[in-house]
Amino acid sequence: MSERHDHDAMSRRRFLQAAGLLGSVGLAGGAAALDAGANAIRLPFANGERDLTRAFPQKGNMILLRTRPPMLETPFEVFDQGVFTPNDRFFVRWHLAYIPTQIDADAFRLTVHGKVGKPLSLSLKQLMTEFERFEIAAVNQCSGNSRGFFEPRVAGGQWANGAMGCARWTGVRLKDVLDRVGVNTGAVQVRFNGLDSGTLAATPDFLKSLDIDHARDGEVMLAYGMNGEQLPVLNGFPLRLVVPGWYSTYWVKMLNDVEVLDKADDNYWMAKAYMIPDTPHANVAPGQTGFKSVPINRLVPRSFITNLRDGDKVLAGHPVAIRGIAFGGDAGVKQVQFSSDGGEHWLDARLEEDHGKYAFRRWNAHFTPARRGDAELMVKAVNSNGVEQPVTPNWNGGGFMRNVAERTKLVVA
Ligand SMILES: Nc1nc2c(c(=O)[nH]1)N[C@H]1C(S)=C(S)[C@@H](COP(=O)(O)O)O[C@H]1N2
Ligand SMILES: [Mo]
Repeated sequence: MSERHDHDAMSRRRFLQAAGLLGSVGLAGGAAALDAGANAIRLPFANGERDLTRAFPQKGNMILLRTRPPMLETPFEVFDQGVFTPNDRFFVRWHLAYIPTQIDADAFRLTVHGKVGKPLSLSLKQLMTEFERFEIAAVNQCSGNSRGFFEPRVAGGQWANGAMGCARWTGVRLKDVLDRVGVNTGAVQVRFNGLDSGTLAATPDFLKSLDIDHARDGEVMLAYGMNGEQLPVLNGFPLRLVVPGWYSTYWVKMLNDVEVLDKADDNYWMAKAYMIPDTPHANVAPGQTGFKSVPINRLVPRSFITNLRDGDKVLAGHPVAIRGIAFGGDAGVKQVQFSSDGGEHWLDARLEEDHGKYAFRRWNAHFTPARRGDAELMVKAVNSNGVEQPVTPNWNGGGFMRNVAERTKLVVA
């Protein structure tokens, strides 16, 4: 028996065991979560006061945006600690108020049906044992990450930059599962549904769809593992869709239903919500009308300084070490550029280990401030398709796809 095989069998046991244990863990209720606001934080925009909370199951200290359905942001210092965002600090976002508090991992089934030869209902154990195991490192970023920085302000979750995270996802390729049920000719899209629902019958269920070729690209996957552990309940236990290089609105959590469609999905969450202007950088002028809209799709490159904040003090004549993270979006990071003079001159930062094209990539640089006063640092990433972060912010009414080159203002003493 090969080492690889042993390893797989062992991890399978670990996942199943853990899944069994978790069957009885519930979600914290609203009051408990609200009580926990012992300390607070101010995000860098108007009305940015937030409570920090440790009241949610399997989660450490998180920024509380909303209790029910939960919206929890990752405190930014977590991104300075490494490429992979720990599961207990990974951001959380749910749309609908009813999320199952108990999931029996043994009874759980994934149903695959619709325009297929042979509909199937698969247990977690079948997914883990009957399909080839697949693993990929990928950034999960909310479409509205950084929405709080939009000017003029727009409605929606007022996130700072922490509605993103990078994890190693373990599971099976969606393609392999679709091949097993046999997709009929004429299939157009595949629709994904999770166990959550609204409290009112009129609330549209959270459904997302991908084009059939995308669903079968061999990268889109059904994940039961996250950073070597089971998924936290709030991140979709026991199974979620992972769509590398695409915004996380498609990464359906607690996924229990996959339906092959013979026409484009026109449900609310595909046809009305998460629409972006079909313009460069999804950018329009406030008040502009008459542009075409399309469903949000691929991630765009971003980069951040993680070891310095606005207002930090440094000394003139002394070298300052700068480090951060970048991601290329739907392609790898080709280059990270760094400016210490507000964008007049740019230098290449040093890129650190490559964990795959969809992952965060650490970078570092240094500069020596020449004189006292203010210094404005900027950073921008270029991906391997040549797509570069803009130096002026985009704007759209949904508050989607912010990826302007970030600025950090230092005080040089
Ligand atoms: N079932 C279900 N899946 C979902 C959602 C949801 O509301 N329900 N929200 C989506 C959105 S918009 C985001 S940003 C991500 C958040 O993933 P996370 O909570 O694991 O960080 O989940 C996606 N998958
Ligand atoms: Mo999102």
